[in-house]
Amino acid sequence: MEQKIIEIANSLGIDEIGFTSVLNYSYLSDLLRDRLNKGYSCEFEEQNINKRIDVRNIMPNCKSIIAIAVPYAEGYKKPVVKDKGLLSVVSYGEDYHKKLSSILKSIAEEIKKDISFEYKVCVDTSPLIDREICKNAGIGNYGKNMLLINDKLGSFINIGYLLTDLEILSDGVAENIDICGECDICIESCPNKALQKSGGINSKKCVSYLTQTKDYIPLEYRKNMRNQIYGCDMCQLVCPKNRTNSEKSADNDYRSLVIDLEELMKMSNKKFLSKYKNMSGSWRGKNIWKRNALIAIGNLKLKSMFGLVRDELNNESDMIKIYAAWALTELDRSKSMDILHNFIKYENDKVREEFIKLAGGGL
Ligand code: B12
Repeated sequence: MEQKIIEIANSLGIDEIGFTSVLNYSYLSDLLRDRLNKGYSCEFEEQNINKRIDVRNIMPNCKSIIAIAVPYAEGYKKPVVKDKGLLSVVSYGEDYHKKLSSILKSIAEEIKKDISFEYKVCVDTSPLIDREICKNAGIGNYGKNMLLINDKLGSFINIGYLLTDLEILSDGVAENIDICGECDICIESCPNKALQKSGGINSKKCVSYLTQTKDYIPLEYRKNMRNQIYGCDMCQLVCPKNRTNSEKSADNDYRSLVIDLEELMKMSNKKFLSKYKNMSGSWRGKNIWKRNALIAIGNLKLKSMFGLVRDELNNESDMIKIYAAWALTELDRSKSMDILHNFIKYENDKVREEFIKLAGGGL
């Protein structure tokens, strides 16, 4: 049956496919608890550990899992841009959740032509730990950047799997293999030092997280967000394991990942949806991109946008006002102090507090 499934996947253009019958992940409980205790987890992952550690919580009759990996950054070189924003390359093209789900569904429907079975598609959508499941299915091993790295494709891979009630036997839990040796380049290059030398990642410092959260972004993390509008690729771009992948020539046109900041600042919600809704990076909506654009304008010191940013102090969203104020202080500190002084009397306590913080005391 495994051979038949591999042939079906290959016929659909999928070369990296594997199987695991490991359903219980309670061996990760201590790691997950430790992460919670240290405050390293974030709102994008299930906080209830019990829901994460058994596949049968999602599909009670699950017996085995079919996992796949699909490369997404072939031929990608990060563009050098001085006055634009950037999306992470994982956001290129059609939303990978949709793309992989549809491939997995096609694989399942093909298998069903021969065998009747039940399945559930998971691509970044379940509380389960995708990487560990795919690691057990032989898709790859962890790098120090915490990514699952495939021998042939590197780490720029989307991963997903089918929970099934098929009887496919596999080896047990795959042991962790050290594939990085002495190399620490990702840890050293991580902008906010989110990757830990002892292993693990403090999500709250990861630039990818910061570009997605709706929570307040501490002042000291903003500079290192540079001009990222969604996600961060740093720990993968520097990784030697990705060299083969990035040297391949490709027809991909990655220009859609470069964002015109002025256009984004002025964009209506309707235009935003029509332009970006099929990209995975747009899932948090326009205002989060706009906040990140304000941070990018401040970091890139785009003084010509001072007026545009100042107008955002009239925005109805407190969040936008707060980041516009920050960007103004980065563009022209003394001019911005006069402006914040004029605006502060009309603001609520939350915004006032932020303006005062930016002024370093009284305004
Ligand atoms: C929450 C989340 C985030 C958070 C937290 C990331 C994190 N590392 O935990 C944020 C927003 C920061 C994030 C960022 C990114 N994410 Co994300 N994310 C998730 C999500 C939803 C849950 C992750 C999770 O459960 N973390 C908890 C830890 C315990 O699980 P884990 O990260 O898989 O950890 C394993 C190993 O890394 C290692 N490990 C973890 N901690 C420690 C500590 C020690 C001491 C040791 C030795 C090992 C170790 O063992 C763990 C257990 O097997 C998954 C989808 C899913 N349901 O799994 C996607 C997922 C992990 N993300 C993915 C991607 C693509 C990204 C980004 C590259 C996006 C981008 N370009 O900006 C970055 C990469 C950041 C990074 N270096 O990890 C892919 C990863 C694909 C791959 N090749 O590995 C996933 C699997 C989604 C998918 N199905 O494609 N993400």
